[in-house]
Amino acid sequence: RDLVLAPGAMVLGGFAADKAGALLDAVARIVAQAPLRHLVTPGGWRMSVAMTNCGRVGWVSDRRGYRYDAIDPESGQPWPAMPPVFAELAGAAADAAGFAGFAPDCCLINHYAPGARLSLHQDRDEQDRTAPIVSISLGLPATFLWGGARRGDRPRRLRLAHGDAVVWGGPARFAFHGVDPIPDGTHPLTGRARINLTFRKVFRPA
Ligand code: MD5
Ligand code: FE
Repeated sequence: RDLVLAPGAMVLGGFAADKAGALLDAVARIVAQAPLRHLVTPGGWRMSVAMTNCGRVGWVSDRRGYRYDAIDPESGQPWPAMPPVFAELAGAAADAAGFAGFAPDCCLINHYAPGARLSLHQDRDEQDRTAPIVSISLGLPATFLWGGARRGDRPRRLRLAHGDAVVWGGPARFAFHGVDPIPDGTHPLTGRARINLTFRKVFRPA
């Protein structure tokens, strides 16, 4: 179930499945402090995916742009700390994909209700462009779109299921990608939702 998609991009099928309960318990504690919210893009669109963060910094968007902020603009407080189970799992997934020593300082939590989608984009707001990104899928399955270096490149489609981890590094780090609208369904652990944990190293090593 493991699959090298291209240099730097690796699916680890079911890698997080046995940790799903602990991960979702931690998500619930984070969401109690920093609720999921639908951010507005610089263009004025409200995102269909609901988001929150944990770690030293969190990814936010508003009419002024995208950025990482140490403070949750909703509460005026720092984001909840990254739970040890998050950091350990992300590090282990990166290791398994050949990126030793990955120490994320941010976890963006994406909540997809049925119908929610993420249009094609690149992740390029991070200072540390050498670190991979680790993504953990929980709950409802998704069709992931994986394009090339240019927005116009026809994307491949791959199904990501509960427990799957994907590591995106090296030449795969800046590929265009997105998520098709989530089909309706229910999952025993998440109900009518897909939850994606996106681990990033935002700051360069000191
Ligand atoms: C998701 N989230 O399923 C994805 C998982 C986001 C986002 O895209 O920005 O919140 S991360 C997928 C990813 C990250 C970095 C590079 C690539 C894919 N890639 O090269 O395809 O909610
Ligand atoms: Fe992304």
